[in-house]
Amino acid sequence: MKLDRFIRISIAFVIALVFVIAIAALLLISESALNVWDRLRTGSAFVFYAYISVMVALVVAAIWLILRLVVKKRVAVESPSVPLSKSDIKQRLQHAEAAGVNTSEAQQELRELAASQASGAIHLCFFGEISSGKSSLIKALVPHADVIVDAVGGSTSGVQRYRWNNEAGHQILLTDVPGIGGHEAGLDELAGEEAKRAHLVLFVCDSDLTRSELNAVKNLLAFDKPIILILNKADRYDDDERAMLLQSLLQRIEQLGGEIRRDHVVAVSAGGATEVVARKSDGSEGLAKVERPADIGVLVVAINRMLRDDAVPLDLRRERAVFQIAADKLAAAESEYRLQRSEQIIRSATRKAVVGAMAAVSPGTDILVQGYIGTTMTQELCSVYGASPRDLDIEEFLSMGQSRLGRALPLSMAVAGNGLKAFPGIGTIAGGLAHAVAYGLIFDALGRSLVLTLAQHGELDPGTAAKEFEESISEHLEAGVRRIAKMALDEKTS
Ligand SMILES: Nc1nc2c(ncn2[C@@H]2O[C@H](COP(=O)(O)OP(=O)(O)OP(=O)(O)O)[C@@H](O)[C@H]2O)c(=O)[nH]1
Ligand SMILES: [Mg+2]
Repeated sequence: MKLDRFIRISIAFVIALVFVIAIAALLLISESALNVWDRLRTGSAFVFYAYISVMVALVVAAIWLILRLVVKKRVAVESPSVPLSKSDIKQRLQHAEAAGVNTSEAQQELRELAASQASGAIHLCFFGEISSGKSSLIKALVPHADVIVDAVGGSTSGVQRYRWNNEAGHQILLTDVPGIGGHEAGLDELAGEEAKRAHLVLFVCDSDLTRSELNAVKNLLAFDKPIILILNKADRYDDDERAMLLQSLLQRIEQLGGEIRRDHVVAVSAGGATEVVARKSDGSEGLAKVERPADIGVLVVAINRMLRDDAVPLDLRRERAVFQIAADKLAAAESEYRLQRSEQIIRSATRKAVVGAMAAVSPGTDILVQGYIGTTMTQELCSVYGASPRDLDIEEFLSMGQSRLGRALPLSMAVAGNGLKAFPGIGTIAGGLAHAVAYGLIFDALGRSLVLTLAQHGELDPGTAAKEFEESISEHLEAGVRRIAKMALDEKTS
């Protein structure tokens, strides 16, 4: 009780003292401020303005420094709805190329676009599920073309182009692509990409749209692709069924949020031939070909109308779509490059940690993690992902990582010991070697967690990155142990 009273008196004394000091300071500051103000007013105008400018500059510099320390930088997220322009994509390509990214695939897209634009041809792509009759429709439009048609799905396995001149004299290239939903790997992507490159997609189905067909249409609509929806094999349906199917197709597109004109949904028959078992005049049975008449008039009308009314917007929309394909390819190449570069950076940091630990130059993970190797690795990985963290963020991340090592270090030692046992001829494992592998494992795990968070968020958020490190450290340790044990042994023998 006595002590309590003593503390209260002491606090009261301190408060009184602080008040006295504050009042004295206030008096002093205001006196000197007023003094300075008086002198400035009576002095020359030059001194007055110079003094005010220096004061303003100091205040601005102080605010800037405080903001840099306290406010976190946010990475600007690009809005995907803004279409890319030619200069945007060229600038991105130049930038990426200078950074060492392999931009050849993206460049190839732009070269092919330029060649296609120079030729003036309009590209129409027949696209749809396997065996819906894409090749048959091309055969119906260009009867002399050597188009492969087969009842067995998967008959078209590559991209084929055929010339077709419509009555308006447009130069048209009809593209036949593999059907989607087949078994061969990679063909769906090949077909989908080719469809996106076309001016106009002729989406061929032969009944109501399946789930995968709906997905494919949705994808094309997201690319702002003009579509004519073709219900082929209309000969299999009577008039009522055909009308119902056409109505349903229209509704499905509307449900997807797309806009399609009624006359851009057409029912046709590609024609061709079917083989049927027929009884011959001698009573024996054999295969006979039955020709189906083609009925594609409405399709030709729909294509001609679209090319007549929308030729300029079609070209503009195709150009934008190809820019987007090029941008997507560039993004894929960039992420590939980032992964490779990060792999090199992590490997180099891990090796340095292993060597440092073996030479006992840097004993203890604290010096390793928070020291030069940890800082350099974090800075380099951030720069690969375009993040420019403040030094404070790097320090915070490393010290948070360090504080999460308490439980991980014994685990890392155990994993390292086990990993080393897998190599014959080591016998009793020297403690130093196991330590070196354990430190290497920690660096490897630290780098990989950082890459994961940087790839997801594009910036270094110390808390998120350290949490990722804590959550996934045991997985990373197990995954890297053989590689790092081998690295340590190689270092030791060399
Ligand atoms: N009844 C009927 N059958 C058709 C019609 N059009 C095509 N077919 C048949 O459908 C089958 C597939 O025709 P294809 O033209 O090879 O179909 P595809 O879409 O090119 O097939 P893939 O290239 O394998 O994706 C063949 O047996 C054709 O004879 C049509 O209008 N009516
Ligand atoms: Mg085909």
